[in-house]
Amino acid sequence: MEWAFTRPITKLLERAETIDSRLILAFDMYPKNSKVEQFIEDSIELLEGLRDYVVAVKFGLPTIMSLGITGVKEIISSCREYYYIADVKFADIGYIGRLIAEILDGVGFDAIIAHTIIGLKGGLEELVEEVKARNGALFALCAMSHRGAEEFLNRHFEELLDTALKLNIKSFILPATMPKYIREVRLKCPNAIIASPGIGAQGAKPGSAIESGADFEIIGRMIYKAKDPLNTARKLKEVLRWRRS
Ligand code: BMP
Repeated sequence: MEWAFTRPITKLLERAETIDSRLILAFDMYPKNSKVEQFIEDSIELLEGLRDYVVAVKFGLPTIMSLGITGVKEIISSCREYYYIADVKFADIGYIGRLIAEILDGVGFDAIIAHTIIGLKGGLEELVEEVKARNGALFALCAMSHRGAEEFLNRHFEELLDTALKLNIKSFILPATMPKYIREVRLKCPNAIIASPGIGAQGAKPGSAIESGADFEIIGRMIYKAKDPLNTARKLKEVLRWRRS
């Protein structure tokens, strides 16, 4: 098997610098009305068209589950220039974490998103060890963007953040819809890499997460549901430039 967690997170930053963008695409589409092969072809065409605007592609479960790892691998290997994040929102025991990391590595992913709430011992510790051994990155979830996240998860934000920092995790997914969390992580951990979803369809304004201290904005529906996704991404890049003037 070809190991592909071979491109550390610096690759994400290098690509951001090269194409001068802070835009990450949330790819959650799936072949609802088309054949899988056609869907894969269309996805490759879309990613080829977005290459000057989008730094990284975050594949979500709707896509991963419906295409299977073979289909996702086909897309990734056809558009290798992107940085790829597997959004499986991992929350399981360490043994399973190691297996998932191995599988995602084989697909060509560079990073995985995991819930910090599983805790260190026999959970996150093992996953992080496995991902690091493969030169990959882990984005920790310590707060989420939907309103219900405030009922349980986000109430433990401080503890979750401390847990992640104990493992030296420096990359986070934090909600653009609740920028106080972005500001707090930026203050506590100036070198953190912060990617924020919640823009567009969930209500936050493009550019707002960056203003609060995020490095990247993760945007899905606003792009792939647009009449002209390429033009929408081009316009988004204008407010999400890597180099600040
Ligand atoms: P959209 O721009 O279409 O709302 O997509 C947001 C993406 O970010 C989805 O893939 C979702 O799973 C993810 N996400 C989120 O919306 N909120 C979070 O707190 C964490 C996420 O990963």
